Amino acid sequence: MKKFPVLMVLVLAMSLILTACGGGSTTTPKVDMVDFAFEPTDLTVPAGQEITMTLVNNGAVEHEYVIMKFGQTIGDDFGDEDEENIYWEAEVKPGQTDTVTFTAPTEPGEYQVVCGIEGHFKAGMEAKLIVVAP
Ligand SMILES: [Cu+2]
Repeated sequence: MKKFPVLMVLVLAMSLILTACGGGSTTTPKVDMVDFAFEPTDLTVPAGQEITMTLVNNGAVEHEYVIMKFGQTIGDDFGDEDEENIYWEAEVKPGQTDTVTFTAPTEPGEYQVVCGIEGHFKAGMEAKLIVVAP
Protein backbone atom coordinates (compact mmCIF):
# COMPACT_ATOMS: atom_id res chain seq x y z
CA MET A 1 0.00 0.00 0.00
CA LYS A 2 2.91 2.30 0.64
CA LYS A 3 3.80 2.45 -3.05
CA PHE A 4 0.35 3.60 -4.14
CA PRO A 5 0.73 7.35 -3.41
CA VAL A 6 4.08 7.39 -5.25
CA LEU A 7 2.40 5.91 -8.29
CA MET A 8 -0.39 8.50 -8.07
CA VAL A 9 2.14 11.33 -7.97
CA LEU A 10 3.93 9.85 -11.00
CA VAL A 11 0.70 9.56 -12.97
CA LEU A 12 -0.22 13.13 -12.05
CA ALA A 13 3.22 14.41 -13.02
CA MET A 14 3.05 12.56 -16.34
CA SER A 15 -0.33 14.02 -17.21
CA LEU A 16 0.91 17.52 -16.33
CA ILE A 17 3.93 17.08 -18.57
CA LEU A 18 1.74 15.81 -21.42
CA THR A 19 -0.62 18.77 -20.98
CA ALA A 20 2.29 21.21 -21.02
CA CYS A 21 3.44 19.74 -24.33
CA GLY A 22 0.12 20.37 -26.05
CA GLY A 23 0.26 20.07 -29.82
CA GLY A 24 3.45 18.05 -29.67
CA SER A 25 5.68 21.11 -29.40
CA THR A 26 8.27 21.44 -26.69
CA THR A 27 10.50 24.17 -25.29
CA THR A 28 12.91 21.59 -23.83
CA PRO A 29 13.87 19.27 -26.69
CA LYS A 30 16.72 16.77 -26.51
CA VAL A 31 18.70 15.72 -29.56
CA ASP A 32 21.25 12.95 -29.83
CA MET A 33 24.02 13.41 -32.36
CA VAL A 34 25.84 10.37 -33.67
CA ASP A 35 28.21 9.67 -36.56
CA PHE A 36 26.31 10.75 -38.70
CA ALA A 37 22.72 11.53 -37.81
CA PHE A 38 20.39 13.51 -35.56
CA GLU A 39 17.94 11.63 -33.35
CA PRO A 40 15.15 12.54 -33.51
CA THR A 41 15.31 14.21 -36.90
CA ASP A 42 12.17 16.31 -36.45
CA LEU A 43 11.57 18.72 -33.56
CA THR A 44 8.48 20.83 -33.06
CA VAL A 45 8.82 24.05 -31.08
CA PRO A 46 6.47 26.98 -30.37
CA ALA A 47 7.18 30.18 -32.33
CA GLY A 48 9.00 32.99 -30.55
CA GLN A 49 9.51 31.06 -27.33
CA GLU A 50 12.78 30.52 -25.51
CA ILE A 51 13.99 27.00 -26.22
CA THR A 52 16.30 25.14 -23.85
CA MET A 53 17.79 22.33 -25.87
CA THR A 54 19.92 19.46 -24.66
CA LEU A 55 22.42 18.33 -27.28
CA VAL A 56 24.14 15.01 -26.68
CA ASN A 57 27.09 14.12 -28.89
CA ASN A 58 27.38 10.34 -28.81
CA GLY A 59 29.73 10.36 -31.77
CA ALA A 60 33.50 10.17 -32.01
CA VAL A 61 33.83 13.56 -33.72
CA GLU A 62 32.52 17.09 -33.15
CA HIS A 63 29.03 17.87 -34.44
CA GLU A 64 26.96 21.00 -34.96
CA TYR A 65 23.26 21.78 -34.79
CA VAL A 66 22.77 24.48 -37.40
CA ILE A 67 19.31 25.95 -37.98
CA MET A 68 18.97 27.67 -41.34
CA LYS A 69 16.87 30.80 -41.78
CA PHE A 70 13.30 30.39 -43.01
CA GLY A 71 13.20 29.38 -46.67
CA GLN A 72 16.95 28.75 -46.81
CA THR A 73 18.48 25.38 -47.54
CA ILE A 74 22.06 24.43 -48.20
CA GLY A 75 23.29 22.85 -51.42
CA ASP A 76 25.23 19.59 -51.70
CA ASP A 77 27.06 20.26 -48.46
CA PHE A 78 27.47 23.09 -45.99
CA GLY A 79 29.83 25.75 -47.34
CA ASP A 80 31.04 29.30 -46.71
CA GLU A 81 28.16 30.66 -48.80
CA ASP A 82 25.69 29.19 -46.30
CA GLU A 83 27.12 31.00 -43.26
CA GLU A 84 25.02 34.12 -43.83
CA ASN A 85 21.84 32.04 -43.97
CA ILE A 86 22.26 30.56 -40.50
CA TYR A 87 19.51 31.35 -38.00
CA TRP A 88 21.30 29.79 -35.02
CA GLU A 89 23.98 27.20 -34.38
CA ALA A 90 25.70 25.25 -31.62
CA GLU A 91 28.77 23.02 -31.59
CA VAL A 92 29.18 19.98 -29.36
CA LYS A 93 32.42 18.16 -28.79
CA PRO A 94 32.43 14.33 -28.90
CA GLY A 95 31.20 12.75 -25.69
CA GLN A 96 29.78 16.06 -24.43
CA THR A 97 26.26 17.00 -23.41
CA ASP A 98 25.52 20.71 -23.76
CA THR A 99 22.41 22.57 -22.70
CA VAL A 100 21.90 25.58 -24.94
CA THR A 101 19.20 28.20 -25.32
CA PHE A 102 17.86 30.11 -28.28
CA THR A 103 14.68 31.91 -29.20
CA ALA A 104 12.54 30.00 -31.67
CA PRO A 105 11.82 31.81 -34.95
CA THR A 106 8.60 33.81 -34.94
CA GLU A 107 7.61 32.62 -38.42
CA PRO A 108 5.82 29.25 -38.30
CA GLY A 109 7.08 26.69 -40.79
CA GLU A 110 9.77 24.13 -41.43
CA TYR A 111 13.42 25.03 -41.02
CA GLN A 112 16.29 22.97 -42.35
CA VAL A 113 18.76 21.76 -39.72
CA VAL A 114 22.19 20.48 -40.73
CA CYS A 115 25.59 19.67 -39.30
CA GLY A 116 27.94 22.31 -40.65
CA ILE A 117 31.09 20.22 -40.48
CA GLU A 118 32.42 19.27 -43.90
CA GLY A 119 31.00 16.03 -45.18
CA HIS A 120 28.55 15.48 -42.33
CA PHE A 121 25.46 16.68 -44.17
CA LYS A 122 26.33 14.41 -47.08
CA ALA A 123 26.77 11.56 -44.62
CA GLY A 124 23.21 12.04 -43.37
CA MET A 125 23.22 14.80 -40.77
CA GLU A 126 20.04 16.59 -41.74
CA ALA A 127 17.05 17.34 -39.55
CA LYS A 128 14.02 19.59 -39.39
CA LEU A 129 12.83 22.23 -36.95
CA ILE A 130 9.08 22.63 -37.17
CA VAL A 131 7.89 25.94 -35.75
CA VAL A 132 4.22 26.16 -34.82
CA ALA A 133 2.07 28.98 -33.45
CA PRO A 134 2.37 28.89 -29.64
CU1 LIG B 1 28.33 16.33 -37.65
